[in-house]
Amino acid sequence: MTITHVAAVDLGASSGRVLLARHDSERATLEIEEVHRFPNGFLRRDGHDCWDTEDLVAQIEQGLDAIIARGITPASLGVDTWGVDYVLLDQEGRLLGQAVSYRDHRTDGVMDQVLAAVGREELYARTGIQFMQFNTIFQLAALKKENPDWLPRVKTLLLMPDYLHYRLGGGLSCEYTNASTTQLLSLKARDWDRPLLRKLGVPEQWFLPLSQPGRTVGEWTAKSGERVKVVLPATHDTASAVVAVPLEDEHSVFISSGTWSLMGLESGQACNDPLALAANVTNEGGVDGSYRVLKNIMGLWLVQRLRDAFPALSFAELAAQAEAAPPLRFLINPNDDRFLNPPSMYEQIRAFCLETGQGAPEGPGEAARCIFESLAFLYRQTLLELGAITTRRFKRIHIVGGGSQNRFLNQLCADFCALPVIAGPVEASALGNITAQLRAHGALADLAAIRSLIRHGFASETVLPHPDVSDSVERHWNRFQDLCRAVPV
Ligand code: LFR
Repeated sequence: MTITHVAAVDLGASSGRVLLARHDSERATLEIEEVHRFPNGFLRRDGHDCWDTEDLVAQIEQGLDAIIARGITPASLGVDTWGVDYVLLDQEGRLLGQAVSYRDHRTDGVMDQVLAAVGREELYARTGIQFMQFNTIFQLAALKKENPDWLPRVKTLLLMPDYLHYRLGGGLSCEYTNASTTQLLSLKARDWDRPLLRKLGVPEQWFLPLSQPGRTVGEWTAKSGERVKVVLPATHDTASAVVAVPLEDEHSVFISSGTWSLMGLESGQACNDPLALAANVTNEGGVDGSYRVLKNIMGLWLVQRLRDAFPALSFAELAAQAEAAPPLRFLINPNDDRFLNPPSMYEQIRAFCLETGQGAPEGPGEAARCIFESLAFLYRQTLLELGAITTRRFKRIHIVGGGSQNRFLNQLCADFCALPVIAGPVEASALGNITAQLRAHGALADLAAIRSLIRHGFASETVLPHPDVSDSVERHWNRFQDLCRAVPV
């Protein structure tokens, strides 16, 4: 038999999808189909922004049951989600508390307290993970303060995708690529940093042994009784997306573009020297012993939340209005913490521009243009930092994920970075999830085979930089850097 079906659940902060993939090893083709899509977002519970885990499980099962109802029983299923978020299970395996979202304000100010106790250099040397106030390490410090009485009641900590696997009948597991986002792993040992956990006063026994992608962790049972293996993909969505970037060589940079823009490169070596620390570059764990050397850039979250102020406009209409607005009038530092989860993104952007003496963008087009141009400048800054840290010379930028459909931003990226942009595949994280499962079934040999299949089977578009815009970009580049220096990235 040359046909293998697998199901992938790809959960993002704003939507989730269940996809069915059909691989034909004789013809070397892969077809994917979105079977079910559902909205995701947070709910206010116990004073916090939380994920609705019950709804997520129900939606996932609805999608999986729809596949079974077609008469197809996939060889396996696997879930990938965003990183850092977790749930706690009590002694009976029940949820203790809520699945609090990383954007919840409970971690405001907590990072500085933890760093004062552990030491910034020390923590970076041990973990190689960038400092972001929502990393699991800081969420746990916030939890300890708010619910100290829970500590003895907790048996296990499960990261989001591991919890969903567990709820789908997959047993208890902890997948490595996502665990690396917690900032609790030893960069060298690629395992829980137990001395660090002791220092933080977080019980070591909460943390399960790490599993690599490809492992079978259990079985899901459909309503109709069919059984489907649960096989771990790279459960961190960004790790899965990077699997699916058709990277050519070390001169390629990727941007995984969605709610976040994750910009970086794949490397066999971690970069956690003082230069990397100064740039706050991360070294998340990838497949096959690789590292994702990258930076989190606030990404299309800014536009998603801008739309709250202009609900009548679609994403495409907003991008069209941005394109029609005058260029390079307003700039922000997209990575300023004030944009993480403000009550109004539009007002927050206007406030930033006013405070930095630029006046304020009026209306959706000007505000959206400000976001896109600022993102493209931050891409340029990150490109320079990555080049300095790794001494690599970059020749092209791959943009993958849903955000790669944004032609305006792709063009700005090419123009501001003065490099060709190769846009696509759009479904990168789902494809990474799917191909990791296919590899576990022996249908694909290795990462090279995966990338070759994706390069040949999925559309991409090359966008070249406009030669005539470089002068005006250069003039505003210093202005952008000054804005970022005023508020550190
Ligand atoms: C992207 C992502 C990023 C991670 C952020 C928060 O969806 O997984 O890689 O830093 O979400 O978990």
